[in-house]
Amino acid sequence: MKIGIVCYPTFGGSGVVATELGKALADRGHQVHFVTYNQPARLDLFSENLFYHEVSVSNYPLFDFPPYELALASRLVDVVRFEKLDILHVHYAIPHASAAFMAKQILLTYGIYIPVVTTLHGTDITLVGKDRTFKPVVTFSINKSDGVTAVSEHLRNDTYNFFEIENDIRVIPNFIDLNRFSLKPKDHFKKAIAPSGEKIIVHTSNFRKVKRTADVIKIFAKVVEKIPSKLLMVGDGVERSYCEQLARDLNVCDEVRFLGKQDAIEEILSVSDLFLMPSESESFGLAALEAMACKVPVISSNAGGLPELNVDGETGFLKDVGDVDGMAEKAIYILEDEERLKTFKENALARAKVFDLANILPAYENYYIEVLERTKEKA
Ligand code: GMT
Repeated sequence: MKIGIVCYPTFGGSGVVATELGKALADRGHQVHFVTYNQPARLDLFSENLFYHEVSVSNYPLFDFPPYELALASRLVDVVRFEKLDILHVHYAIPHASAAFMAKQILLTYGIYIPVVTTLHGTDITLVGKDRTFKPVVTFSINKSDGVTAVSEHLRNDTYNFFEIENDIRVIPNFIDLNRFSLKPKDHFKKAIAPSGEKIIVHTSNFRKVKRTADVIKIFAKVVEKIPSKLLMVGDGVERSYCEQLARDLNVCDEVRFLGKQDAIEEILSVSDLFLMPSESESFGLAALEAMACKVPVISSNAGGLPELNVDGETGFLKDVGDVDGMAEKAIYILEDEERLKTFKENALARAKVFDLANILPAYENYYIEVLERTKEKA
């Protein structure tokens, strides 16, 4: 197949899933064309089957808000026509699904029907999408997609609850490349971070409010009273400076390292003992899956799709959003006993294997075939 993928090119979860999916499809022999405003962060290799088409937006002085969606729609028309794509797969509804709809209408005037699959990732539904600024457009473009997928049952249900959706939504969960995300021998790094054998706790995110990064610092402050440990905060975003201040206020700043954005997350996870994800909402929790693949148990909130990934009492624990005491108590419970920690680590990896790329990739391929079959009369 010739597949067009539209995504955010950043380190955000939807961009990561889209890029890893495109790379895996290219490995399977499909021709994959990424259409976005920058080279996707994880598109870091050469393959004869991978292509990148940049969307550039005019910065004409009249535009206070450069019309990215129109530039994207025009670029999609161009790429679909000239590369003869079979299908478009857009990740994150806003503005990709509506840009794809516009491109589809324009392409009809050239006698081309391009089927569009939209994947819903999370905040495009739970935060931004349901805001009335976007709601009519999001509803319309989901209903006009030829296929719709969501990354968890919970997100699927939220979508039906928040919008008037006539389309079926297929759940295809996030996946993990176990070749990349696996335990790496990084003992020298562990010694540098935790020279006295302290436990290493880790959090990775884009430090947005929805991630409740302040809770991470508060949980850690309670854990470190009982268990000698270090906290690695990986990523960057609006809440970072507040968290740095909070670490000082709680007198734990010597035990907390803010590492900023990192490419080799798997190396950091390889030296970690516990992952914290106290998010307000989380449609799936890709960062937690990456941790689990590196044998790191997870203490998370029970928000959104997290219970579909993190098994309470087995791969970690789930607590109500904001239950800092409960999360700290469970973190201590896991870390205080070496045998128990080892069991949780093994369980985390076993659970991650369920989401192995090899298991999930065919679900996307089969879904494309199904959509192409369903729309073939229109083509
Ligand atoms: O919110 C983020 O962290 C980024 C966001 C995105 O769309 O870029 O991530 C969402 O999509 C990921 C991949 O499907 C999911 O694993 C994350 O749970 C989801 N984030 C939220 O729902 C907050």
